[in-house]
Amino acid sequence: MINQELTTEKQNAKSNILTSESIPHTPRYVANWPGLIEAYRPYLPVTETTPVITLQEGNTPLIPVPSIAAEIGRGVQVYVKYDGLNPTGSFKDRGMTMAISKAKEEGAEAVICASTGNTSAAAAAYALRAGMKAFVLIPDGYVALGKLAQALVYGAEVLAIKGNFDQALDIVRALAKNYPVTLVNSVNPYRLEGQKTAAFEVVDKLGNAPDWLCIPVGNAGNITAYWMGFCQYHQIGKCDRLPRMMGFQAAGSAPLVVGHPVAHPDTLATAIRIGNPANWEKAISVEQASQGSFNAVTDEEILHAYRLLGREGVFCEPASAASVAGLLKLKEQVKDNATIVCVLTGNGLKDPDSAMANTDNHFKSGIEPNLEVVAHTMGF
Ligand code: AN7
Repeated sequence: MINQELTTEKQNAKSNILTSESIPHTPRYVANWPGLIEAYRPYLPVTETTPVITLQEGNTPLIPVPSIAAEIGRGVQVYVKYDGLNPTGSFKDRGMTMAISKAKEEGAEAVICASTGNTSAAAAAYALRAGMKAFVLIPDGYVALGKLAQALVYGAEVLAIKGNFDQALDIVRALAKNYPVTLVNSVNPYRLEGQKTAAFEVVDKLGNAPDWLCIPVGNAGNITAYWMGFCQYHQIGKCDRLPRMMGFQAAGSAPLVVGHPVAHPDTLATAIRIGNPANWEKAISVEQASQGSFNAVTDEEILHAYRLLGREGVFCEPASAASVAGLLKLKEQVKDNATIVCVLTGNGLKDPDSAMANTDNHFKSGIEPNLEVVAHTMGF
């Protein structure tokens, strides 16, 4: 019975993806990506009547980062899963295409979330596209400018509270219980269903699961979702092993490392400035099942990794660099010839203030618009 279901699943998967033959002279990877719900439909809780709200999210690159691999040596290969290339610039789009499609299917007219920024941008974009109202609660003064700009441009109702993310999450949970608004934080199970597709993509590209999956952790939704994806693919034989799930939190905001909620989380990586993760129990289960671990990285370590990635041509936001910072911190524990994937959850363009404040490269200003002066300044 199970085998039969899987065969049908495979057939469905095939029929849902256009093939390169159907579009002559168009490279498969340019022409065919329909968004992750269509691409992975057999693995997701959608039916023919689910309205698919998509911005063609997913299918993000898995980029080798040789200079980071070289810091470890011993034949280790390191890739970054650059999820900052999603339509609103973060992995949240994976969860939001599912959460908003299901909310629409269920007849919701408004959605709500608490957010350190990226969730609000994604919720706003997908909800408005679905014809729903989006309310977002953010911690006043602790959301990167680009994310705030996105939520406004996508037309959300943005409410900045004089408090932190954890307080905002408590409020939106209560609001969703008492008022006709659907909660789209990662406590919404459809969010994790969508986000697990990132693990599918990693396995689809590598041909197997990596040895380690390094990932920044805030509410621990994404680490849970990746694990779900790897396990599901493992069950149907798409990979023959499972990765160790290595979660990294910012040192000033590391409840899963210290073992209790942090009342006043503090880090320049504002995306993961979260003191009481909504998916705490799930995170512990993932750690145990995968023989992984949670570790803290300091803001300095995060910024070091952030700059290293910049020199590889990869611009992520500070929170995302925690995955690479963590890998470098634990490099002695990496086995020879291991394959490692670090998840880069958000795009660097979201947080230009952090970029400008933390680059050791400076631009030269006040230069006369004169050929010789410019050439001279260039060192010729
Ligand atoms: C760039 O947007 O919680 O461990 O409200 O934006 O699944 O929470 C963002 C989280 C990592 C942590 N990297 O993911 C929000 C929010 C980036 C993020 C995380 C977030 P989870």
